[in-house]
Amino acid sequence: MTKITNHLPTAELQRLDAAHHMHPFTANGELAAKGARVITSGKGVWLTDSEGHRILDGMAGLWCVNIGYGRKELAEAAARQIEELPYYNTFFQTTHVPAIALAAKIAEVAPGALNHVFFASSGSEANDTNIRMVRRYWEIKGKPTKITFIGRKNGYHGSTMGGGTLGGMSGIHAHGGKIGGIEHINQPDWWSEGGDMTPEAFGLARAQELEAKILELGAENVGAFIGEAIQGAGGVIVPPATYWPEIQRICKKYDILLIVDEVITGFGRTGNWFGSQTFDIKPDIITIAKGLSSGYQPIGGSVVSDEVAEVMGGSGDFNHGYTYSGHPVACAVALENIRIMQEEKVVEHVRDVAHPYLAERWSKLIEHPLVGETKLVGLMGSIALTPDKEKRAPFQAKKGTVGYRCRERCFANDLIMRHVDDRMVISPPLVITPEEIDEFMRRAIRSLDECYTGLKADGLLVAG
Ligand code: PXG
Repeated sequence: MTKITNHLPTAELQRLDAAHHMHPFTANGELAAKGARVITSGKGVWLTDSEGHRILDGMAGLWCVNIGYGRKELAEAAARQIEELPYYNTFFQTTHVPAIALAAKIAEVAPGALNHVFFASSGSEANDTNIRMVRRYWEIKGKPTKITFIGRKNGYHGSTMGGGTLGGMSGIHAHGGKIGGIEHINQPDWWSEGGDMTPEAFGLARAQELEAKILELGAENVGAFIGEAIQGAGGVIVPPATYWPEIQRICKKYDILLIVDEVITGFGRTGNWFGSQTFDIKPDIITIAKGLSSGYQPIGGSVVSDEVAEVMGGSGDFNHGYTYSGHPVACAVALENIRIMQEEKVVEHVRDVAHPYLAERWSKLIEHPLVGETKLVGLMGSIALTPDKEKRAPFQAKKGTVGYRCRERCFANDLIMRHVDDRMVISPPLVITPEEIDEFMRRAIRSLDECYTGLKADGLLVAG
């Protein structure tokens, strides 16, 4: 059968890609030799590549295409807005309808007193805004020494200098260094680091590292703590139930602002509008991006409490902003995305249909010989691959070797499931149906089986 396409042949696309396109977080030399997979279209939870494969996207792009691919309404919203007003800024005492409407809509769906939005075009930019806003906030309040941030090792907050430093990924710090005034405590990853403690005791102990760090630095020098409700890029690490209440208590006690990075956990991912609701956290600021527009347009922001907004608004200009803060086309698309989520009850679908259906099947993976732990909150899940479940042992092979092999099997089975070291992570579009979950599980199990067989054949099922 002749394949009809509207693009160059795959090999030629790959050649041009290798010649001119530098991919993020990629060994571009190696990729050039192998050739990148070329994605050409998407519909619902399905992607199509340049070779005509239909791929089930278990990652919603990069944790963002929450309402699925191919929604015409979003294309039409963008086209309408481009015709009406493709750009205007929100500086110099000016505003426009899409930014007004979206800010009000975000205030409606965000919990508690989080009623004010400072727009950016990405999660990284929004977290950079947070650094500058928190420092300015404390300065206005007469506490200009409260400039230090505390984040977590293996946290992810973006890859600008600010976001990259707030995150605690040594690989990112190694490339380009860090900015000053940001410290890190250990992550609440019980599977890898919990030793003989119960998850509850471990969660408490890891939260209490925040108190120790504040006392070491002096509370008068600490401006904010930042953490993802659930670590995403770090491997979908779900903190023990004891963790967030203790973090909240400590922030309150020492008058430290609490920033919850909801770039992944926001907009329905955890079965509520925000992860802060799932974990009963009351942050002063949340970071949003990704699911805000379901990835159809680059947009993010910092959503801040009435108190923070009042302080920031009461003392002259805040000298910060981006050309595209509140970009009208991005705002119009995000607004349409939220309209669809509300009208089609997407968050309810996650909570009442997709999560329970997937949870029953995902948790059964614990019976697979490679799987030591399964986690699923809403539609954000992970499994830990291990050669020895009882000991929660890592593999002897270099960290990530087994995860990479598993991901390659997923690719071969037209399933996108990511690996973070030796954890497999999933974050499918929130609109996934039970039938699609069945197909997802069939492909996932086939990939795990093939991975297991390959590891056995290559003598890699050895604990390190
Ligand atoms: N915060 C969190 C919690 C994120 O997950 C960002 C901030 C930064 O957003 P931008 O829009 O600047 O990318 C993110 C982004 C991965 C991966 O490998 C995850 C992200 C980005 C790239 C790769 O899982 N998350």
